[in-house]
Amino acid sequence: MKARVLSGMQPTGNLHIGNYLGALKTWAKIQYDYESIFCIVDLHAITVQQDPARLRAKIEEIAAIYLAAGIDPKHSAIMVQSAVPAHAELAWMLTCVTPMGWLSRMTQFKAKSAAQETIGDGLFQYPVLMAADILLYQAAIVPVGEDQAQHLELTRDIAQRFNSMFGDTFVMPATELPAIGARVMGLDDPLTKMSKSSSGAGHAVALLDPPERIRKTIMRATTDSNPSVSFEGMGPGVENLLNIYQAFSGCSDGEIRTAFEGLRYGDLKKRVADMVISHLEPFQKRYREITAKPGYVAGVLREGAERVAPIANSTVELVKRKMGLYSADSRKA
Ligand code: AQP
Repeated sequence: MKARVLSGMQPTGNLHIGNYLGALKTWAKIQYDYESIFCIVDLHAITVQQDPARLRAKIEEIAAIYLAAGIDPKHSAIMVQSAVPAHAELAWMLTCVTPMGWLSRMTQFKAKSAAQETIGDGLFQYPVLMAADILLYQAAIVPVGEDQAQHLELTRDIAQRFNSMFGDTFVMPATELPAIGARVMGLDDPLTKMSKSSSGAGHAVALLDPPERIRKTIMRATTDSNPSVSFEGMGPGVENLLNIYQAFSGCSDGEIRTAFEGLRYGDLKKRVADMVISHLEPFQKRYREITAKPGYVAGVLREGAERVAPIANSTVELVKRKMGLYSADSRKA
């Protein structure tokens, strides 16, 4: 039996090239080496306030983006987290074995809660729900961007704690980060991570942005006070642009150095914009074809949830038995 891979994205905004280079591109590449499950994690999205109509629309949009990026629904299950209630059930059981001190160290909680007027308890519990998503399917590999690495470490800690309290139950999941593109920075501020929920016009290149907009965003990217690229010392904005180019092109470090050393920033940006547009144009064409088929995406999501629910339910039953809860076995006895 193949090992399982699982990952997901929140339907909190427009997916951007950071989400693609950090995670989605790896998913498409490795999916056939594993039994693959890719979620749209809507229960995570509601840890901060969402507009219900927009959230609903974003769920199918993101599923269509997965498909356009090459996730093959005949091989990989694509599903919505809230369509499989076992995610929330297991999250509660794991919440009860997770020390609060572990959660209060999470850097994403600190960053996200600082931007909220009222901090919901769900935002604090977010990493436990993420642990449940992964452990529910006994996933061996979780391909994510660097910002999620700390949550993955916590998932392993929770799994280990549960295993030592109740006996071997969970597979220990490994984090898979891409070599290049694990942390794409904001184009307006290269010291902050590119993020879907940042609203600035020059911040991100969204995967569905039209080519003129992509070019405009990249041409306005923050660089530094030098006129041209120098590998002897460069600011984070220039480094970010070179990383984006390298992640899309697959060029080696040596090829990047030869191609860009001494190039003026205006020309660097033009080449980055050309590279990004040349990758996103065929992707966007596939997206339009997928969304033109009425009911297709909804069908993929329905089928994905049906496929994974038995795996999820059997883990919940196992955990209930281990914890002494009233499981299907107890009801039969
Ligand atoms: N800037 C990034 N560079 C590389 N990878 C990234 N990821 C996110 N931002 C970058 C990876 O994309 C996947 C999906 O992320 P998510 O939906 O769980 O949300 P997030 O990690 O909190 O990312 P965002 O885009 O910043 O969303 P919001 O603004 O809603 O919080 C993950 O694998 C993530 O590592």
